[in-house]
Amino acid sequence: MIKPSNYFIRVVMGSKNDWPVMKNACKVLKEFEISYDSSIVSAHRTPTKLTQFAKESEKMNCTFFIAGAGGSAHLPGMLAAFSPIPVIGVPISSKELNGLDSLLSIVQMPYGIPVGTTAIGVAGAKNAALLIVSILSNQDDTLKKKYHRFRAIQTKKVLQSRIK
Ligand code: RP5
Repeated sequence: MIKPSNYFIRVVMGSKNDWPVMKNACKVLKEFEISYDSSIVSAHRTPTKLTQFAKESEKMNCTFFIAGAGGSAHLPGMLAAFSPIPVIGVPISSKELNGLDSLLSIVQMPYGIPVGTTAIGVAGAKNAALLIVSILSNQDDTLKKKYHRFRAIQTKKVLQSRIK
């Protein structure tokens, strides 16, 4: 966890091998001074921990989950099944199918239990955090200013970039 704020995001992943991707979501949350923690919870290897984690997160007033998983990637969907906290799923690239399996698994939630899904990999992990920033910005002027500044800097960089 970093600084206290009005929000608390739980970044969760199915394996420690997902961390090189998922740490990028944490970096963005830190940049925007949003409190978070990070955990490894596997839907298929630690199913009991998953149910406890989902329930405990409600008590902790968790605002969003960012859940990264690879392969059959049921972690985001199962978290959404066990708690009403909004879940953004990040498909992690798999060796065999390059993350297409993870993407399709996370994105194809049947009606009734929604999971937002980002792009596969690092861009998706960063965008999961940015998406949360943009949603929370709607009701938080301080965050809105930071988000506008982030986008303005990004735009400026692109406009100033030159091909040698
Ligand atoms: C999923 O299975 C994890 O999210 C990971 O991406 C994938 C493979 O896990 P490891 O075998 O690398 O631990 O649960």
